[in-house]
Amino acid sequence: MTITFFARKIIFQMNVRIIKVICIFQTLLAVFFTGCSKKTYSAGGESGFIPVKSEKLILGFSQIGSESAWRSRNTQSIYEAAEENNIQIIFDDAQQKQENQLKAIRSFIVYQVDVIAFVPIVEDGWDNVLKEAKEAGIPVILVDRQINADPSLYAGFLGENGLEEGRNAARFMLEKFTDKDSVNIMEFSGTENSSVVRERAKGFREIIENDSRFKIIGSENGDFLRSRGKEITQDLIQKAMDSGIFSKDSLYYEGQKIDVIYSHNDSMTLGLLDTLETYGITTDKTVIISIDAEQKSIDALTQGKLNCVVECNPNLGPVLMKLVRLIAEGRPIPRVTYIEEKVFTEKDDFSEYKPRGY
Ligand code: GYE
Repeated sequence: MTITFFARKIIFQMNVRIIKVICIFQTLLAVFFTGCSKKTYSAGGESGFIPVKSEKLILGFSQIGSESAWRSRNTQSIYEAAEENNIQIIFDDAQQKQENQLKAIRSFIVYQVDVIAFVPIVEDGWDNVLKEAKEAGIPVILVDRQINADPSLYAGFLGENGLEEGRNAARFMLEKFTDKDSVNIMEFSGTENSSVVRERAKGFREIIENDSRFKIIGSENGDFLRSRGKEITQDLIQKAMDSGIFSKDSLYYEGQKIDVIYSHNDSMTLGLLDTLETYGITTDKTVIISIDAEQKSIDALTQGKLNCVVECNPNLGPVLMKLVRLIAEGRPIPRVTYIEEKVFTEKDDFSEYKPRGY
């Protein structure tokens, strides 16, 4: 065996050592990048903390948090579908912070996942990290919410049509108030600067803009939280009490009677109902329209506490996995994939309702 053979062997061993060092360094980097938010590895992830790259497709998924029953079902749907499709998922819960989502997406890039999907908590601030994903050759799918960014930086969007949800809420209201001269509306809106709030607000206003009877007299940001729904309602009641106009069958905003509450999600609506119950205020004289259609909200509808609930479908998992497979095979996906949704109203035959699952 010649000198060169020994030399090559030494060089190879050195290479192996170098590669090992690189791998350790890479793993340390991945740990460092994703240290600050909660994550779990399941759905086919066999190994412990950092999954070993396997033949399975690996999807890096950044979720915004668990602020509502809707969000928790959305996460569950994605896990279930990944399991069913034998796709390994690296899941990150950003605890409602965009900075955590940016870190998570960077850790997915370092780890070289096959596809990245994320729910953008707000519309802006994604260009840089998406450029990094593009440079790393990793396709990105937007889930649930949309962003303001160069469209070439992501492959497509899967989620609800927030504009249509807002329109459907207003269409119900128009039908409800065919003969009333003026209708005062109070809006409970969700997470500021999120696409879903912009769309639900815009779609609703679009339908009423040509009917001057309808006036939005107030709009409060409840951040999609039940606790905030409670607080906003408490504030309305306290102010009515302070100005001596408190009554057990109506709500007021700056002294004006509220005819309609338009709430951007069920969690805030349930917070509203909690507080009304505390003060013994009935909803008979207030029309309440909500969005999401979680079970508790549908129950409130069938009990006559709500008048209309516009569905926002959280079960995005199965369609997402189809899109992930397509894109991992280098095949195109639609720019926009809207999920099917319906509207539940007080006029329905409630006996036909099926359990909502969230
Ligand atoms: O309506 C709400 C959640 O982005 C469509 O976020 C989603 C919204 C949903 O907090 O419950």
